[in-house]
Parts: sequence; structure tokens; C-alpha cells
Amino acid sequence: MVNVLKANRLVGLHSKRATSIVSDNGAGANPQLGDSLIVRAESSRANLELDGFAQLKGFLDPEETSKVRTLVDETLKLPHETACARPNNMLVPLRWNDPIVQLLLRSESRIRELSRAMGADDLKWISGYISIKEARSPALWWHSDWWCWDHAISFRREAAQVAVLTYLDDTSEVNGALRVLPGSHHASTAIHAVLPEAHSRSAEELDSDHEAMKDLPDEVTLGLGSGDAAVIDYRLLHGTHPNSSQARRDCILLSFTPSWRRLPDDLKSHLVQHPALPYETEHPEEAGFNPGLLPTFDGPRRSLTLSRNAPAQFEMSE
Ligand SMILES: O=C(O)CCC(=O)C(=O)O
Repeated sequence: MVNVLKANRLVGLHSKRATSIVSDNGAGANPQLGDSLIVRAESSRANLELDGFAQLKGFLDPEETSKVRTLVDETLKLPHETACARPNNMLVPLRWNDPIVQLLLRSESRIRELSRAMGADDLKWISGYISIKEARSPALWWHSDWWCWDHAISFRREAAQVAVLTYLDDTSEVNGALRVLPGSHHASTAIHAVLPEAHSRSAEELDSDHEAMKDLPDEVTLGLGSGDAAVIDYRLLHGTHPNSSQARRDCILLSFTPSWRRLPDDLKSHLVQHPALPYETEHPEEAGFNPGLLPTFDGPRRSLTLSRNAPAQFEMSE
């Protein structure tokens, strides 16, 4: 396992180790900046593969961030679906035609930036959520978002699915910053053996002194600023610090598959049915949605049985 990061550091805007990519917002399109952008993006790809995460600084510019924040406030004022109200974190699902998803995905250079960061050769968008950490809420427990641990693809080095978490507030250990366990996407750690299954009842009943809620010696806190994003392998163990501040802390979580064409058919068949994606009766192209980002699958639709528990012990083969 590669674990080059030192324990318990705050990887923030000033980190030398953290990958920092100048976001689109013009920079990607500038031929004078083009080369350096690619070099930095490639090192981000290396980070994603080796450590299980990478950072994209300034993924949204301040104006876009403020627009998304307004859209989030509007969404939360109206009656809304709650995908998952787990203790200390709430996820509100977003479909393809939600203005928040459209704002994030309409920029071609932002999509190029994501593709480079992931080393994607056939990037497809799968799902979206607003992830809310209420004021004065305890830590979000250590978990992985991967849902298919009993499939052989879980033990391939490349990520089958990734989450892109874009923060709308400056985050720190005080207000619910994301924390990650580098390398935990490729090899088990001691904590894997004591984690409850994600989304299970036992996960909802964790006391604050449970191992899954605590600081871990090898954790890395991503001190992301508003408009910055983290790209994480779906298998990576992550969670958040408590939000001890008086203000809600919001983030937009979008999930993608970096290489749709290389996914096995059973995964494609499952993922293509995600309710965030357009139904047959909907017309994303007419709504200006980039059709190239939508997964397609001609075979029969079959759902896989969810398997959210990583083995207590595992290690990727080369
Ligand atoms: O809101 C966050 O910072 C993290 C959310 C998260 O870990 C998740 O939804 O899996």
C-alpha cells in the first residue's frame, strides 16, 4: 500500500503535497497555461490512484459558488426528498435537470479538468446530492461510499466510481471539513474491521466514542475553501469532523464513472437505472445537457444486490 502522507495533517490551501489544479474558469482554455495545467492535472490523477483522493482548487469561481449556494437555499426551503437523513449528515438527491447539476456540468473545461484529474477515458455522470452538515452536529463516521464490495471490480486498482465533493463554505476542523484515510481504497486498515455497514441501522446508532467517529492517526483533513472540490475513489474511507460552528455547512456531491466503456455489463446495467438520470420520456439534449456525459446501456436492466461492507482484510493485487 502506498501511504505517503503524514498522519493527521490539515491539507489545505497552502499544502505543498496537496495537488492543486487551477480550475477551468478560463485557465484551461489559455494556451499559455495549458501545459502546466496538464502536468498538475496528471499529478492529481496519480494522487487519486495512489492515495484515493485529489483536490481541485477553485473548481467553482466565487460567482458560481454564490449562485449554487442560493440554489441550495431555495431547494431546502421547498419540500424536498431526503435520500438519507443519517445522524450528523443529510443528503438531498439532485436529478440531471436540477439547476445545481446543470451549473456544475455545463462547463466543458470543468469536465475536461475532471477527466484529467481522474484519468478518465469515458467519463459519465451518475448521481448528485446536496450534502448538509447542520450547525453543532457531531462527526460523520468513517465510511466508504462503494456499494458493490462482493464484485471482483472492487479489487481492481482503478476506481470504478468516484465522488466529486464541492464545498460551498470554507471548511476546517471546526465546521465539518472532510477527512480521508489515504490508501484505504486499496488495502484494509484496522478500522475496516470495526465499521458498521454504511446506511445500516447500526451505523445510525453510533455513539460519539465509537471508533468510527474518532480521529485516526493516519487521517488527513482536507481544509477545502469555498468553491474547492475533492475527488475521491468511492472505496476510500472518509468522514467529516464535527461541525461545532453555528452555521450549516453544505457541499455538492456528484458521482461519476471514469471509464464507462470498461465497466462490466452488470455494473452498467445497475448504474444506468439510477433515478438521477433522465427517464426515457425526458429530453436532456433539448434542455442543453451534454449527452456525452450520460451513460447508455442496451442490455437488459438488472439490479445488483448492494454490498456495502468492505472485507475486514483486503489488498489490491498489482
Ligand atoms: O458532506 C461531506 O463533507 C461528506 C459527505 C459524505 O461523506 C458522503 O455523503 O458520503
